[in-house]
Amino acid sequence: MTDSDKRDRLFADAAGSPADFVFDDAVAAVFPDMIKRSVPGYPAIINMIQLLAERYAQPHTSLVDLGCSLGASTAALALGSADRPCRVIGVDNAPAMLARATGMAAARYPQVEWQCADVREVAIENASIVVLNFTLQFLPPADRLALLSRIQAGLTPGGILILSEKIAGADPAADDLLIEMHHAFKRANGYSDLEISRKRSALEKVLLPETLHTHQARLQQAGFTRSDLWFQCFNFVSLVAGK
Ligand code: GEK
Repeated sequence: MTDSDKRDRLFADAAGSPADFVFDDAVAAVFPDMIKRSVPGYPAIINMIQLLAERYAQPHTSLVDLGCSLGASTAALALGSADRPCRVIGVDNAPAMLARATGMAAARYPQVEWQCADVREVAIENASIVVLNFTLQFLPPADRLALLSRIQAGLTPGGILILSEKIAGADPAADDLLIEMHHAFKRANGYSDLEISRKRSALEKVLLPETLHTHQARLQQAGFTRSDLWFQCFNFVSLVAGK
C-alpha cells in the first residue's frame, strides 16, 4: 500500500477528547484519502485549477500555491502551464506535509520550487496565479486581509487569485442545512458519526469559516475589482478574484 492509498481512521478511536487538529505526520500520511472523503468536489476543484492555469498562466510569471499540502493543487498549476515558461511555487509551513509533497511530487514535477514557510511571510511578486485552496480558513481572521492585500499587490495585470474555502451559512437555518449535508457526504464516504463529531471538535478552534459575503467584501477591501463564485457544493466554495 502506498502512502496515497492509506485510509484516514484518525478520529475513529473514542478514547479521550480529541486534541486540536494539527498538520503532523499522522495527518500527512492519510491526507489524500482524508481530503477526498471530507471535502465535496475536491477532485473536481483540482482538475479545474489545471484548466484555470491553462487559461490564466502568463509566460515569465510565477504561479504560487499557498498552503500546498502534498502538492495536488501545485501539480495542477504545473500541468496547466506545462507549455510555457512559468515559475511554479508550492508553500506550506507544516514540515510533515512538505516532506511528503517533495517526496511524492518532486520527481514528477521537477520545475516546482517547494518552500517551507508561513504564507504570511512569503513574498508575492510577478504572479499571474495565486492559489489559496482551503488555506485561508486556517489563518486567524485578523490576518486574512493583510495576506489578500499582499496577493492583490503581487498579481500581474490580468492575474487571478483562486480562493477555495469552507464557508458558514448566511443565517442559522442555511448554516444547519449546509452542515447537515456535509455530514451526510462524509457518512456516505464511510466516516462514522463518532469520527465526524470528533473531527468537528478537533477543528473547532483551528478552522474558522466565514460567510461568502464576508469573503467577497474582504476581497474588495483588498483591492480586487471582482470575485466570481465558480464552484459550490454545500459549504465548500471556490472563487476566482481578479485585480
Ligand atoms: C490542496 N491546498 O491539496 N502558512 C503555510 N501553510 C499553512 C498555514 C500557514 N500559515 N496555515 C495552514 N497551512 C491543498 C489543501 S490543506 C486544507 C490545503 C485542509 C497549510 C497546512 O499545513 C495544510 O497543509 C494546508 O495549509 C491546508 O489543494 O486540510 O482542509
